[in-house]
Amino acid sequence: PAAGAGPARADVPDVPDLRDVPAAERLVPAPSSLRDLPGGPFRLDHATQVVVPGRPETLRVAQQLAQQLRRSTGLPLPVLRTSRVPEGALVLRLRGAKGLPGVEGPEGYRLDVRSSRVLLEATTPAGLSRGVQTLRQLLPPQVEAQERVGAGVDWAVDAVRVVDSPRFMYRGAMLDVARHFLTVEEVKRYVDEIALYKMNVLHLHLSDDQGWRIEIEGWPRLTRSGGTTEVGGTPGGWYSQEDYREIVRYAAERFVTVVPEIDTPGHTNAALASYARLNCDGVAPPVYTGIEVGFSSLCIRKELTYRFLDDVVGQLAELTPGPWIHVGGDEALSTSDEDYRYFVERVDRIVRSHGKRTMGWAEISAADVARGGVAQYWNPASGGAEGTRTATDAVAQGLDLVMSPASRAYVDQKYDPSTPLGLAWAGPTSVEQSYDWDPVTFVDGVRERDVLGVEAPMWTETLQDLDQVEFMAFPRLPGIAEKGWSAPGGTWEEYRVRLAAQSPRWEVLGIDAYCSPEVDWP
Ligand code: TNX
Repeated sequence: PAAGAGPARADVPDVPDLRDVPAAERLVPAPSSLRDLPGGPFRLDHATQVVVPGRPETLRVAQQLAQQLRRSTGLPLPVLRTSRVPEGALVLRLRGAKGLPGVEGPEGYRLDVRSSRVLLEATTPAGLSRGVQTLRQLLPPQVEAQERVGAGVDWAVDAVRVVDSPRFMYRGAMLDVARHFLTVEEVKRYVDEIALYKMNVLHLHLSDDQGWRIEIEGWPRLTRSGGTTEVGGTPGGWYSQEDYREIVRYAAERFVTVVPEIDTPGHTNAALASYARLNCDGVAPPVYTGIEVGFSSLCIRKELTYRFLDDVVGQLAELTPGPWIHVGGDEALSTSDEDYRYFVERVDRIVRSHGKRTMGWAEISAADVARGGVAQYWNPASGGAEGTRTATDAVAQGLDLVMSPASRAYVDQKYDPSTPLGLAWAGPTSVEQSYDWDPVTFVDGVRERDVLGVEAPMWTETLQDLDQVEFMAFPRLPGIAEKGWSAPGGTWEEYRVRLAAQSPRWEVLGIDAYCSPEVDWP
């Protein structure tokens, strides 16, 4: 083994190095353009330096990249700030938009790999960070290892030029930490996983009937009592404001924006059980650990309800740098239509009074929500029950859309009837079905400019820890990420080849993906 930081560890799984897989078949999401360049590959070796000319904002991205590469390769890979670029370097550089034709928006990048050097350029550090994910996928999957991989891996990147920009600005993944609690460490790991596929939003479903997961000053029983239950009666858990800040900080380092959700006015049993005075009759209901929906409601005509929400939203707004606060609004089956509209309009004002934009499930379009608000479409276009709100209602309201059609984007649904985990009310949803749709044409009457992006919600009624979450997310989540990033028109036949090449990477990362028979895994 080469010299480096101690002996190579043996517990990195033995996976194919994908040396023979062409660059174009290794990338998810598909880039806007990729072409092969003449000449041999670039190789990481003992002399390779990571170079950041000029601007210091790029330094952090370079350090993150170098750190990951060092862990697995054992190479020194020093990070240098210099405008003199040495031969053989891996260069990260910020440019003005004019210098990067074809690169659009703050997250676009250009990656130019030649045997003599790698040049990654973008107009923002976020763009560089997205480009780093492409570079990762062009390296052998062993690069993902958390410890040094034994000798014999050729750390080569084929000579290519990638010019790439996202289709949508919102590419999210939701974690329901209310039905089953996930620890800060588990949430961070999921952030890493979604960032690998260039997703940029982590939506945290922080409250529901079964649990309340975020500390709110002045309302200690929300967590001390409401935080201690979850589906099935196991102990649950909650995040202190410090924990939440840590998640936000970790996500921001990966250019992922956190969207906190407090689900209202339904899905509120945990709050109602924690504070008798929040209930219309002043009596706290028992805690709930089942999986029914639609039975709880905040007390709409009580002023305390809005003082409570002002505290919750105000503190979340303070803790959250991103522009959105998600107020739920789904399945409020125990709230009258009139009360629902009154409630949503008041909550929308509360959110805006704290300088944020209101986001809610598509039902909120029944109310008059101010411009700048976002409706998250989830119920199938074919309708469902009377009063079902669809994406077109939301657009008519002047709201922007995030598309999460349950039959496609809900990664909590079973893959097929025999899947041991997950729900099936909107599925089962095969990997092909989760990929084979378009966010703009899925609902008639929606136009490209109405759509902010896509999101893959992970409900956790049946999922007890991150290992089970990963089994449902992989292999479907990368396909939803591609819906958000890549140009329309990708076909399943072509995608399944690229998806297959991801599995050795998951194995090295310790992700126990579902081994779908729809894909020819390497
Ligand atoms: C419906 S989708 C819900 C959630 C459940 C999910 C299970 C939506 C906005 N509400 O309360 O967890 O189905 O798939």
